Amino acid sequence: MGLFEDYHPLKGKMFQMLKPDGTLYSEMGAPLNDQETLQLYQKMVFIRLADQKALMLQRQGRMGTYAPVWGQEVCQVGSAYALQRGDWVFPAFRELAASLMMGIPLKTVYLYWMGNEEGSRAPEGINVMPVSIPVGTHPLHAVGTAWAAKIRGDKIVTIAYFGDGATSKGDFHEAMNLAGVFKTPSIFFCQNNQFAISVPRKIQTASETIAQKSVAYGVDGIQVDGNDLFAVYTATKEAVDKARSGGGSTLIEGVTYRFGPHTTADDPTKYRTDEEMEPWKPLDPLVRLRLYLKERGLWSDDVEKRLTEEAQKEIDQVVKEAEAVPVPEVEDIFKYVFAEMTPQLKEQMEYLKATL
Ligand SMILES: Cc1ncc(C[n+]2csc(CCOP(=O)(O)OP(=O)(O)O)c2C)c(N)n1
Repeated sequence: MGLFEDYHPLKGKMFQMLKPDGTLYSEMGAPLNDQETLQLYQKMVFIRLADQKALMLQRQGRMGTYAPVWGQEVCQVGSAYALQRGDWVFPAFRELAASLMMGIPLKTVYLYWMGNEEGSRAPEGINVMPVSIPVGTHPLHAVGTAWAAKIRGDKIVTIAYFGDGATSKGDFHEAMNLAGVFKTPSIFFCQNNQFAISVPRKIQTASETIAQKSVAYGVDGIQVDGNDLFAVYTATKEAVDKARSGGGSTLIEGVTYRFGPHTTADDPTKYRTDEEMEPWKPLDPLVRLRLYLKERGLWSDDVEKRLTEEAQKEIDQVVKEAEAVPVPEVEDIFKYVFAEMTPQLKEQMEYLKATL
C-alpha cells in the first residue's frame, strides 16, 4: 500500500520518521543523505536567525510588523525541498522559510515587512506569489493555477501554505472541492501551529484532525509530524510526484507549534501559559535535527558556532542593504493592485496624498 493509504486520515495515525531524540522510527533509513540533511539544517539555522532579526528590527521601529516562523521551520523547509524550480508557491504571511527555500532573497522579505512594495516582487523565474494577508483566500489561486497548468499540459505543481484557522474559511473548502473535481496538481499544506491568533485549534474546528477534511472532497490527506524533517519531506515528495503524474491533489497537515507571537502586534501571554508550551519545547524541529546530525558525527558545538557566525554576518549585510533602499512613494500602495489603476483607487490615492 502507498503512504496515503497507510496513513489515510480516518485511520487517525500521524506519519513520523524521526523521533524527538533524533533517532529514526523506521528501519527503512532516512530519505535524505547526510550532505542534504546538513545543508537543510544550515538553512534552518539561517532562517531562525533571520526570523529573530526581523522581530528585533520591528521592536526597534525599523520594520512595520512581522509574522514569525519560529517553530515551523521544518514544515516549510521539508516541503519546499520536495518542489522543483518552476513549481508555484502560494504563501500566507508566515512563510519566510518556504520563500527563502524557493529562492526569494531575504532582502525582498525584509522589504515587504518594511512596507516596501518591492518586497512583493519575486525574481524572474521564481514562482512565489506575494504574501496573502486575507486568511485562506490563496488556496483558490493555487488550485486555479494548477488547473490552468493541467489544461495547458505544463508539468508544474502548486502548493499553498496556510494555518489551521484558514481551514475554517469557505475559500478553503471551495478550493478543496475544485481540486477534487478537477484533479488539479495542487498541494494544500496546512501548518497546524495550534492557534489562529488567540483561538486554540481545539475550539476553532470540531474536526478531529485537519487532514480529515480532505476526505469530504475526494482528495488524499495525511497528518504528519510537522517538526520531523524526514516525514514532512517524504509526504510532500509523494504528493508532488503524484500531482506531477496526474494523480491529483493532497492535503498535508503538519502538526507543529508556533513558539513566537502570532505577529509583532500580538501578546501570546494573554492566551497561553508557559506550562502549556513546555511539552512542545523538546519537540523543537531544529533540536531534533541537531541530535540526528550529532549521532551521525556531522554536528558539534564548533559546527553550530560556524553556521551561526556565517548566517549572522550575511543577515547583517542584508539588513544594511534593505535599510539603504529609499522609503517607498505613497503611490506604491495603489499602483500594483491592478495593471491599470481604477477610478476609485485614483480617488483614494489623491485623497491620501491631500491628507498627508
Ligand atoms: C479574511 C481574514 N479574516 C481575518 C483576518 C485576521 N487574521 C489574521 S491572521 C488570522 C488567524 C490565522 O490563523 P491560521 O490560519 O491558523 O494561521 P496562523 O496565523 O496560525 O499561521 C486572522 C483571523 C484576516 N487577515 N483575513
